Formats: sequence, structure tokens, C-alpha cells
Amino acid sequence: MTTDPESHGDTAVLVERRGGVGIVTLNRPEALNAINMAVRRGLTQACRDLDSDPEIRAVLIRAAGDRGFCVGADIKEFRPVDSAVAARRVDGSIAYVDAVAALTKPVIAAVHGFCLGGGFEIALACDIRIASADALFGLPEINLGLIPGAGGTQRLPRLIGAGRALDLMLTGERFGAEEALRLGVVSRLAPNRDALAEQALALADAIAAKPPTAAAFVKEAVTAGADLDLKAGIALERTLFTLLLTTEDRMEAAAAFREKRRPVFKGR
Ligand code: CO8
Repeated sequence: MTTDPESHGDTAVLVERRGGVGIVTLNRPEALNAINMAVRRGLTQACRDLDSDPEIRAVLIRAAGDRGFCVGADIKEFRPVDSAVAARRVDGSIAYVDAVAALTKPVIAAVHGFCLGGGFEIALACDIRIASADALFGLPEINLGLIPGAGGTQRLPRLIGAGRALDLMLTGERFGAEEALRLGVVSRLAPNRDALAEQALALADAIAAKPPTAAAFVKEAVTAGADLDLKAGIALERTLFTLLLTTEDRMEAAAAFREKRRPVFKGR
């Protein structure tokens, strides 16, 4: 089933439901999808709505326009901040990235063109990144007298290692899709934008067809486990594994295998 896109926060963020996949589109192509207040609000709301929708089993975040996924914070909205109180108010504005990271369902970023600053940080808060050959990544905050402020200094080193992440953050250099694949920033490449749209949706569909509780638990084991020592991480894995033994979906998977048919997973 496909729904007409709903808009969140003006038309800055669109949400569409296609079968079990929730598609979130950053939609300010005239500003290369720069993150303004409407994007912050829209993305936050979209993630919350899709996470609480029982029909949705995977989320895809993509962007409108030819030129890119997102060029980061809307620099035209930057204002002088002259007190700690005002700075704290600005600091509270990364709820949109927290909302992406808080999704309990698998989330994929489909990246084309520019993916800079806060845009890159949105992609880093996703579980899987797939890029088209024209993708250009970078954390240029240092050139603005800032540091990445929406999780980049923490998520990028965890993903690719501290040395490589520091190199990218201290230079602010941009890097292309092949380099992103080599570094492990993305796990899949598509040859062009059309192929990206197709491959990203096919990947989301494939994940949406998996038993949803197992998908949520594998995500939890990896993301929560990353903050634990090995012993505690393995204990978490054991707990989640044991819980899955009690699900109807795991009995259905075994029955379908025996009966040589496709399984039907209900998330129970
Ligand atoms: N904010 C607002 N508008 C933007 C931005 C941006 N970040 N980037 C591009 N635009 C606009 C341009 O102003 C232009 O609009 P207009 O036609 O009305 O003048 C339009 O998009 C097209 O851009 P360009 O004409 O500049 O196109 P080019 O092909 O010449 O260049 C670039 C494209 C290389 C992407 C260039 O626009 C650029 O360098 N943009 C800035 C990228 C950047 O520095 N991003 C990082 C921002 S910092 C950040 O994201 C930190 C977030 C941490 C959270 C903190 C919370 C407060």
C-alpha cells in the first residue's frame, strides 16, 4: 500500500508509507536541504510517528533535489549568541538527530550529492548508509569555527576509528563515495541516483520483510552493546536471544522452512 506523502513542518519533510517502509524525504531542495527549524521539527515528528506505527517495519531517509542529501545546518539562520543561556537554547536543538537515533526500527540513509555537517550527522544516526557515486561527504564545521554538534564527534570515530575521524574533522575535507565505502562510512554504493532510489527501497523492503522483533533486537544488541564492555554486551545479546525464543515469528520461520513456503511474520 502506498500513501500520499504527508508533510511535517511545512513541506520541509515529507512522509510516505509504502507497504512496511516509512519513507522520509528531506524536502528543501532550493537550499540543498539545509536544516532549518522546519526540518528539525519535521524530522523529529516523522521519526516519532513512524516508530509508533505498527505497520511500519523499516524507515528510509532520503532527500529531494538533484544536488544533494543535506548541506547541514542552515547557515543563513545562524545568529550571534551572546549568553550562556542563549547558547544552551541553541544547543538543545539536536532533537532531530536524537529522534533518528531513537528509532527502534532499522533505518537506512540514501545519500546522493552533498552530505555535509549536520546532514552527515543525520546519516550517521542511521543504521545503514547507501550512497550514489556522486555523493560527497564532509564535516566542515571547523571552517566555521565550530565542531560537529549533532553527534558527529562521537558517531564517526565509533564507525571508522578515531584517527580517520580526526583527520576528516580537523581538515574539514570532503570525500567521495568510493572513499566513503573504503572508510566504512557507507556499506553499499549505487552507480547513479536512479539506481540509489531503487536499491535503497529494495533494501528497506527486504529488511521490512524480516521478523520485526528480531530486527529491532539485533539493532538494540549492536547499538546498546557498543556502549558496553564485552561481557555486558554478550549478556545483553543472551537476554535478547532468549526473548526471541518465545516469539511466534521464530516458530513461523521454522515451520515455513519445513513446509518449503515463505514465512509470514506478525511481530509477535
Ligand atoms: N545553509 C543555508 N543555505 C545553504 C547552505 C547552508 N548550509 N548551503 C547551501 N545553501 C544555499 C546557498 O546559499 C544557495 O542559495 P541561493 O541560491 O539562494 O544563494 C543554494 O543553497 C545553492 O548553494 P551554492 O550556490 O553555494 O552552490 P555551490 O554549488 O556553489 O556550493 C556547497 C555548494 C559546496 C554545498 C556550498 O553551498 C557550501 O559550502 N555550503 C555550506 C556547507 C556547510 O558548511 N555546511 C555545514 C554547516 S555547519 C553544520 O551543519 C553543523 C551542524 C551542527 C548543529 C548545530 C546546531 C546549531
